[in-house]
Amino acid sequence: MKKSAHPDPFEKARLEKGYGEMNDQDDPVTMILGLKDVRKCAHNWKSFQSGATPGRIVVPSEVNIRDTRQIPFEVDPPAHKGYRDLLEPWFKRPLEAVYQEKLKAQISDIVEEVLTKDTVEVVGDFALRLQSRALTLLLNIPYQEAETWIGWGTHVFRSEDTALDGDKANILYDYIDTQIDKAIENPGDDLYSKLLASEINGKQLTKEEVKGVMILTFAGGRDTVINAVTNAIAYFAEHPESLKQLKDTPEITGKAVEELIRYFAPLTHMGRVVTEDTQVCEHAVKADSRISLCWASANRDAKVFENPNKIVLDRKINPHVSFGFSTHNCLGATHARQIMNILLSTLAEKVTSIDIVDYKENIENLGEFKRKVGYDSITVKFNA
Ligand code: EMZ
Repeated sequence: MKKSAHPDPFEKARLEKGYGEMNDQDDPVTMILGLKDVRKCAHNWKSFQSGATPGRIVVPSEVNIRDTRQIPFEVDPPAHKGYRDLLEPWFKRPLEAVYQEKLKAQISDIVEEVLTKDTVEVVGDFALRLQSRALTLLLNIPYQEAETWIGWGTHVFRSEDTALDGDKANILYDYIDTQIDKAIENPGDDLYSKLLASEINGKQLTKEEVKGVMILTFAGGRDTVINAVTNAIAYFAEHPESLKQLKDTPEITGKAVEELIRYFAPLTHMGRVVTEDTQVCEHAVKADSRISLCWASANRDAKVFENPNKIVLDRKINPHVSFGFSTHNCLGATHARQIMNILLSTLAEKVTSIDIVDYKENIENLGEFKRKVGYDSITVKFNA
């Protein structure tokens, strides 16, 4: 098995029963594994709600470390639509040429920089820095602010030995409170100011609502992007022919981004709370219990994807669910896709090979399943 491989731990359960089970802080989760079932449940927001107690749809549950509702992902229709309509144009800014040029300059700089180094620890010294700097564009705030976020490490709610670190979460909450107050005093062109000046159905957004959007923006696109970037580096290290393929046929870059994201599924699953006694995969689930939509498993469903465990860079039909599905599909997807797109073309342009020196996998414990989601650390050498 290659070091960069991400095996599918869900195959057997997916084929045999369509679901899996895991405990999580005494609030068990029935994991939905097949693509069709995942989509069906994701679409059915009435039976499987997102607007439960804040933090409960996340696995591991964050109910003990936060009270602020993340917006829009912990809000159900119809209220969800007002928020989504407000946010959508802002989160589509990565499609603009000026945005892409700035992102390209950032990514070029960091790739140039790692090429001068002997070895580089990709998670902390490449992916986290790249992600944080790119986030300054999404928030439309000065570049230097990234240094503060880099200091927080890869996950804002987790630390090295604690899956849920309340003290660490408070650093983010306090920071956002301060930034909101600054934006109230001194409004600018940043996302905080934009939200504070916005209305939904004639009502101005409250500070708590703005905070809810900002927490999601910081937390949701952090370890996910870091994993996608790091996993891509590991993959190209072991597949120089793929780097060459991108160099020779740059027109496949968009497809390659989708395929890598399908295969890596940087967010394993997302939960929902069941609102009425019902069934999933012919299995009874009770009102107020939890299910999860397992994007990682759905993306390997052989009923939909030919050779699901193989990375086919120019895969033609690729209805993966790495960015979720239906009402709550990922708001940050446009930004994430641009990051990956520019990263791939920059690597193809500037890097000929990458050597893995040392690595430690990040394995998630999901009851009966163990899943590799990325790396705790991976040291490589980039060669020009
Ligand atoms: C939540 C979640 C959103 C959660 C799309 O995912 O990402 C997780 O990393 C956070 O811990 O709070 O934002």
